[in-house]
Amino acid sequence: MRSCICDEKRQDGWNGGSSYNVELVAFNPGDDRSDVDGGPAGNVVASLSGSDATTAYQTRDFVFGPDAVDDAGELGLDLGIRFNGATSSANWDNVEVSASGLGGGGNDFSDWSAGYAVGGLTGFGDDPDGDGLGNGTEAWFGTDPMQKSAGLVGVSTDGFTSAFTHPQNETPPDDVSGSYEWSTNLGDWYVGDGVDGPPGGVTVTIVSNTVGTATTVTTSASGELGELFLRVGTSARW
Ligand SMILES: [Ca+2]
Ligand SMILES: [Ca+2]
Repeated sequence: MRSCICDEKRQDGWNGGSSYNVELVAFNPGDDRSDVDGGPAGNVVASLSGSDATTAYQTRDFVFGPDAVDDAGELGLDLGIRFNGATSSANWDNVEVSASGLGGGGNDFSDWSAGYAVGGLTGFGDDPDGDGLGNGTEAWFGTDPMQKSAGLVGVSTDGFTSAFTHPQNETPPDDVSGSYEWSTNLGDWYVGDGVDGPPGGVTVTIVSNTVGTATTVTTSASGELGELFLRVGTSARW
């Protein structure tokens, strides 16, 4: 996520109440950054508009998505703040631009994806090797998104207790998490907390135990189940 927070005020109070734009701008090398009328330099990454008449400092909070920067090839370029409006000037204070999830040395999903030649299939749900495991699951498992992976192995059950094992990334991406759900009909899915389940029916408790690069998942049902389906889900936090 990229964001820009700054405090801004009209310097002179002229034209109070007239409309204006506050723009976060990425400048190309050699751009004329002086005050110009018409056709100002740079690519506008994000903007806010307003028309307040106050001359007191106002906090402006930009949030701009990765596409706004990445698609324009602006990463690494200088960022600037620009005020456009019918007033002579504005003052700025406490400008803070922050970014996370940019890749390059961190441990998030984009860093993991960058480690494989998956071409354009970098999406969380993309499955470039066609093994049925989306990239998000491959990242959480620590498996290769370019080679078919086994997924769940060692499945066993006695009607009440079931178990399976899946690969586990010892250092999964910071923004990827996994979870388990159970079902008796492949239509209604429940969390394995020993409470969730069909009304008046059985419940299932799911416990996982990770040792090294493998996680063994054990499920215990409160009653005998004719059929039990289990699934591993991964979700992204960004
Ligand atoms: Ca896959
Ligand atoms: Ca794979």
